[in-house]
Amino acid sequence: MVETPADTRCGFVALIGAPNAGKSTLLNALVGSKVTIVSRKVQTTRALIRGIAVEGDAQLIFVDTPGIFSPRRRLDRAMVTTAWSGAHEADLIGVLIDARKGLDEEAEAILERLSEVEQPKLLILNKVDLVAKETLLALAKTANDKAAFEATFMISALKGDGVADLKSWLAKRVPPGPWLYPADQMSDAPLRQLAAEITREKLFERLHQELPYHSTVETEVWKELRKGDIRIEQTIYVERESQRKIVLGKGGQTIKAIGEAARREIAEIADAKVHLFLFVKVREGWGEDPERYRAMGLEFPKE
Ligand SMILES: Nc1nc2c(ncn2[C@@H]2O[C@H](COP(=O)(O)OP(=O)(O)OP(=O)(O)O)[C@@H](O)[C@H]2O)c(=O)[nH]1
Ligand SMILES: [Mg+2]
Repeated sequence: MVETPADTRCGFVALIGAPNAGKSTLLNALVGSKVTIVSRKVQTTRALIRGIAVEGDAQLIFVDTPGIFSPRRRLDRAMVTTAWSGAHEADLIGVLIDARKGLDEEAEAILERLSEVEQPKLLILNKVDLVAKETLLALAKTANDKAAFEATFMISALKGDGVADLKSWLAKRVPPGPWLYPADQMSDAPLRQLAAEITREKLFERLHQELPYHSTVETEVWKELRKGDIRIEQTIYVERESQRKIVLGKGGQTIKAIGEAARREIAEIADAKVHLFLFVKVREGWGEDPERYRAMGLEFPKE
């Protein structure tokens, strides 16, 4: 059993919202460490990622979810279904809205479906650093008219404004109960999975247009060497030879830059010297392959 203070609280808080609302940025800010990847592009997060934080007597287990949008591809459907399942399994639901975008079609669609979810919900207006105060107040009012929220927070996940207030409110609000993880644990995902995500983040940063959406990364080998170094082998799956060429880049320059950026960050997190080997494989229709979904931690939708 985990050693915890008396009268503890513990709860799951799912963060849901449209793609790019800042869910992953907020989760990292709440945990105080990078446990989930972030990018400027939409649809970065693909599966449920848990980040764990302790605040006073409470342990908060935050669940990062894929952005919710109108899905088309099988992978998109799997991501959106997963996001809603994350919400249904949580004790509390934080609904993020990009305050700069306001109540666009995507945000409206999410607010409409919230009535199907029983759990208490809070409204989190994010990216307040980009928006005037009056706009925020009007947005808070409109959103509260459309769905039942217990509380409204206005934050900047990126700059950290309002994040501490949100965290202490959540700590008081989660139900009494024993902690589920050791006090110092920040993630429940194995490092090899985070390492694959970090490489995927570098793909999102460096590849343009649709290519990141046609690729996925898996860690195949994670081996501790004698000196304490770690040897990691990862496969980047793409769908076509032409995509493989782009990922490799001229004279292998793109893959080298991706590998270097990923290696540096993985080494920092693993606190060890890392030797990272990346392989790019063409796997036509990996988006239709149940095995790839299992590796990502997603259910394979039947259609
Ligand atoms: N200016 C500003 N940018 C932010 C803020 N929060 C997040 N961002 C940026 O918004 C972009 C998307 O952030 P993510 O955290 O990846 O968003 P997400 O909701 O997890 O996106 P998906 O995983 O695609 O659903 C990134 O470029 C972030 O740096 C904020 O408070 N202010
Ligand atoms: Mg995300």
